[in-house]
Amino acid sequence: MPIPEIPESFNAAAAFIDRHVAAGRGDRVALRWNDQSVTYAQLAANVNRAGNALLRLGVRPEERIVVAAWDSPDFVYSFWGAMKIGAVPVPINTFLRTDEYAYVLENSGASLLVVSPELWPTVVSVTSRRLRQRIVTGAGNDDAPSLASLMANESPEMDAAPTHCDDMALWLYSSGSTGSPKGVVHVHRSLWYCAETYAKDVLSLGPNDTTLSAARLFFAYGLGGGMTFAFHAGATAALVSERPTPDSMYAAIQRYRPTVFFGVPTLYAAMLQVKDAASQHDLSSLRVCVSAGEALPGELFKQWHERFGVEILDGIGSTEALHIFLSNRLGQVRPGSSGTPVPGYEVRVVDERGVETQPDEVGDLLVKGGSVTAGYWRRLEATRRALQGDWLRTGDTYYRDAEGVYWYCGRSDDMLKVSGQWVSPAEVEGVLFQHPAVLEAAVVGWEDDHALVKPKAFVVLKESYSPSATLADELQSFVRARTLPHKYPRWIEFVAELPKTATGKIQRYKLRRA
Ligand code: 3UK
Repeated sequence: MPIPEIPESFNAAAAFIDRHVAAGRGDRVALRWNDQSVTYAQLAANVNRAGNALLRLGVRPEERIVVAAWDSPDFVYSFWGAMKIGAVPVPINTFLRTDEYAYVLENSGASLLVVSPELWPTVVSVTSRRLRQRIVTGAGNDDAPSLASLMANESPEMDAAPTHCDDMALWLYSSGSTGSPKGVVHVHRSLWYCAETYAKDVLSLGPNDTTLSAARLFFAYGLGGGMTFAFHAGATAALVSERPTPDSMYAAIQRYRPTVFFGVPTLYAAMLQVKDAASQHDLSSLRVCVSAGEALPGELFKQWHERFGVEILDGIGSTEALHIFLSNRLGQVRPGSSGTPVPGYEVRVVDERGVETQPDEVGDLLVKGGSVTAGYWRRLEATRRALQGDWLRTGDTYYRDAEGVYWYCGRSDDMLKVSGQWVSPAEVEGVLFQHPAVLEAAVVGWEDDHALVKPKAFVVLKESYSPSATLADELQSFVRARTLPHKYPRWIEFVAELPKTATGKIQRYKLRRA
């Protein structure tokens, strides 16, 4: 195993940030954001100011701090400031509804919320059992101070809390097919482990790299690709607050000249749709692109490589494993596959009895490695199901071919990955049911023209309604108004009835396109 020993006394903030200053690299640029360049020395000072501000607010070790903020330096300072004092940052999706924020604040027992001013109206009414204080990034308002105003009075010096390498460092919330999102607990050593394995061995990240991630920092994928990998290597992380669209990403690549870009398949497909992109935009800085979140169709790999001359490395990771554990390698890509295990991880494909399958035989994918979660907060049964000894059940079905390359076959639950983000068919069906015309609905994954999976709804109407394009549009708008944008059904097919088992369970698999 290429993994160095991690000392028992280990604080990730000190290892990822202060280490560079101590080694004389304080003048190198750690962060770029709009017109700002932040050196490692400035980063360390600002993290200390943020940590000192949190201490002054009475934050204690192990207390959770929910960070609902757009990618920005303030996100970075509050995240590492919290970790450095031994508290636990909980970065959370910035597109949630009020009740979803309320759930996360209550479930995590967070004492503090750091929130972007744009999200203030959504969270202003939220209360929870332990929440004591809200802080806004950017400018403050009448009800909440800004992080900058709190940091302004603080010392740029601070000792890291003497955390144990197995102490909680951060949580990330992950949604499942049913029930509420689960708080995935990660310890200090896990962050280090991912950087020492995937970032070092697969991406060969070094101090001269600049990273840019379309996946936001509140996703495990974006947290590594957009920030922690760069800091581990003493490299530069370029942050973009705007929504990742083809235009904003082309512009950011031209502006920050990243060497490594982290995207999701849907984005690569959309970027390829931009006419004359190769002549209009300079992508020559890129030495490697990464794709994760859902499988990258082989065709997209080929088109991108042809157009821009750079390879996209598809790799599978998960919130529970923290980052990528199976990946393609530069110069050895098998388009359409997830590649081979990242050194430091072992994977197995097993049948329902837990016996390893033969090559080309489909089974459940398990993974083992030093960054696997300590468990789900307050979800003991779900933890027991996911973690079996050293092994984590990913919930994915895979096969390994005779050459040892791994190929994704689908989820073992009904969950879909759309634009790299979860969609629970049950949730979308539940929203459709709320519409007065809908008697029954079943949502399945359906491949679009790029072989990317999107939700499709099969709908049985009540007797007084008849199918029409207008009604289909209306149902789509109805869902869009009530869930996150990536979840609405891109196609609606009206049917007379849904296939069911003898016990009345909808057989979604029968609706899927073969
Ligand atoms: C699916 C993939 C096929 C798969 C993630 C990189 O996506 C991440 O984490 P999540 O917890 O979802 C995990 C699930 O997503 N998946 C992810 N990548 C691929 N399926 N090919 C892929 N390349 O179902 C997996 O179980 O949201 C990705 C790094 C960190 C991450 N957290």
